[in-house]
Amino acid sequence: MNSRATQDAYAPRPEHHFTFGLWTVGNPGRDPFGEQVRPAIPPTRIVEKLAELGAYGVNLHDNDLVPRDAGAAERDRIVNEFKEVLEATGMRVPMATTNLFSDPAFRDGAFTSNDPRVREYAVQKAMAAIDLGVELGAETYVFWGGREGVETNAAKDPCAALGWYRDALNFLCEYVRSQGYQLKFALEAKPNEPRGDIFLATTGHMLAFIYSLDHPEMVGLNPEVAHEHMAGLDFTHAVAQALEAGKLFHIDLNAQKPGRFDQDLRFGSEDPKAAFFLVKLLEDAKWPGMRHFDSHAYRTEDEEGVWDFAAGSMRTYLILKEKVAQFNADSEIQGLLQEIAARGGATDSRLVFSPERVQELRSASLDLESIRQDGYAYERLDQLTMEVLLGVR
Ligand code: DIG
Ligand code: MN
Ligand code: MN
Repeated sequence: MNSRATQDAYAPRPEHHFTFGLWTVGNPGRDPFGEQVRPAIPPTRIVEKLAELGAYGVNLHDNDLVPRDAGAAERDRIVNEFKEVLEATGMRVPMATTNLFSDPAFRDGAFTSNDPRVREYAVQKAMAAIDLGVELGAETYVFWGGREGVETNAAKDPCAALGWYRDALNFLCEYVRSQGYQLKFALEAKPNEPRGDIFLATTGHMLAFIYSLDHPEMVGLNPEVAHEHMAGLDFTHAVAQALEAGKLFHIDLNAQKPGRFDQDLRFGSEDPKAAFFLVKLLEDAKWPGMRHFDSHAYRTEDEEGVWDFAAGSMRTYLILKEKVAQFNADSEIQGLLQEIAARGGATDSRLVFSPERVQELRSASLDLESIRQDGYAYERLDQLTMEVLLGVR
């Protein structure tokens, strides 16, 4: 285990709210071109090791813990054993989700399969997984529609598919309400992989879809770094839109090189500047949610490398959190930001309609010549930001 991570200022503690899915540190290294390279790590051992590293909790798909073919007695035995290790370590289960993508039955989708029997199976499976998540204490329930898509648009009318998607989520919202569960749904977007194209491809698509549901107040977002980057988008802007809408219910942190398959790399390992601005957004907003790492160790790694990956994920977040504090305390940076905020002098920066404001705007004589000449000093500002990140300020 990475012993350094337990000694210094960047040692993670439960109050930092770091969580990992069982499937992340439990990833056995299988990929489309190679078999697994690591033995499976039992869920109980994952909980113990993550607790040792300073994590707050673990998340899970139903079948990360309970095999799909387990009977009721076996299911209860496994869940009770898991509860015991949670109790012993103090680890929590803030989020749960359903595996609606591994079973061959889901090869044409789960909620949006052309086969109504599959759509029923998906809702049946999701209800049982919701029950499990609530039993373990989850307060957020993620839906990632990994198979909700097509390779050819000849297969189905996308409008019909969206209707089926909406029916399933509306049904499951009603199920949660009927059970009296205190559970919020968080929708996770991805543009492609494993399907050729996945419906509701980005966080913005998902946000629009939420407002078409019967109970939009129960449903928010779980943006993932790699998924917005796969779409060529700025992840901080996606998270800001979710945050500003009051819909940032969860977040999946990792790293991704542009233009590649979903790499789910260690947080901050590919894009430290982008990761810095994401951490700045979350920390400046004092967002209380779980910092969940949906990522995994390189296929090259053994189990020790897996724990290096987990420790590094949390450590990088805390290093960037310190860089944010440094940026916010840097007098030259803050001076530049204050100058930008002061542009226009006493001009009222909020545009609020009133007949008086219409007259003010109509009669305003703007000094267009100087407006056209004024620069914004963003080069200086970004250079100072880079120097904070590069450790020379
Ligand atoms: C993949 O990014 C998805 C699945 O791992 C899971 O359903 C969800 C939860 O974070 N992310
Ligand atoms: Mn991913
Ligand atoms: Mn994810």
